[in-house]
Amino acid sequence: MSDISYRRAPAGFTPEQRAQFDHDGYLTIENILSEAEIARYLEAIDRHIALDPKFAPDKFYPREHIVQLDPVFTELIDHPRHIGYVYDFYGELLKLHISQFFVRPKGGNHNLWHADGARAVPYGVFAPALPLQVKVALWLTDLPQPKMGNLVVRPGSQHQQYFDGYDTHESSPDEKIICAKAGTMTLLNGNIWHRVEANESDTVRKNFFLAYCPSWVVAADHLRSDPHWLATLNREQRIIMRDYDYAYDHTKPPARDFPLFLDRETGLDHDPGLYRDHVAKHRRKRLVAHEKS
Ligand SMILES: O=C(O)CCC(=O)C(=O)O
Repeated sequence: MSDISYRRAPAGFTPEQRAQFDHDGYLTIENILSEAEIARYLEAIDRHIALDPKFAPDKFYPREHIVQLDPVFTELIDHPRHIGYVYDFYGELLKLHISQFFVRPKGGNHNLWHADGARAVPYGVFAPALPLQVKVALWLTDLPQPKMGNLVVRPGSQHQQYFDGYDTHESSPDEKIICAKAGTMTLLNGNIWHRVEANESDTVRKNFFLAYCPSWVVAADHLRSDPHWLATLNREQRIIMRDYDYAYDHTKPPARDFPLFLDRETGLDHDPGLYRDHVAKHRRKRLVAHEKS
């Protein structure tokens, strides 16, 4: 019997939320962060930009692999307010793909229309139904109207591999400008076409992006993490970072990394009734959320 205390998977999509996410390619949940959490995250961002001589207040400032930068950001790796949603997609092979904070002042550089991930042969060619990347956006400043550096999406465009507006800033008749209040979380299918509005306001947009993927997709902002930092992580955080010496472990993680989470409903470390007893836990397929419904 193992003496490791495993955690049950935190809550993820309700059936209604999942239907909306699958239809629109994104889902917005308001008031997920408290005022105190927003203030704490902004304080940490401001502390780090003040330390960076490359920071310029009139320029877009992206910072990557932030989970390793500060304990306030480290907690985002497996935070129960969002990790259950991405576990619903990637289950026992969940991995953190990228962690970022963005600072978007008036006049800063802003992104052209694109979808995330591979361009020459997009993820959707291999995985037409499910995203190989899901992005969690946490909005830390109020963006009540357009022209505030808002994220702009084309709802339902996640299955479309060509779009005439690609690599332009042109607005599209079917676009939706996300006017989020601070404290809102937006979950995005990485295949959705999106761009960023110019910021013509005096509000400096600040937010986090955390993207997740299956363990066998290469991470976007690092190849390895600092071993001293990895040693400070809890078990689930360490697994989700997927820092392996042997490359094939990304595809077939070692036995010690199972279960990542116990089943949310049954509390079991396996799906019962599918294998004979001799099959080791780390060699068994585990069902992801939509396969159970
Ligand atoms: O900053 C944003 O709202 C979106 C950034 C973006 O397009 C990206 O990171 O792929």
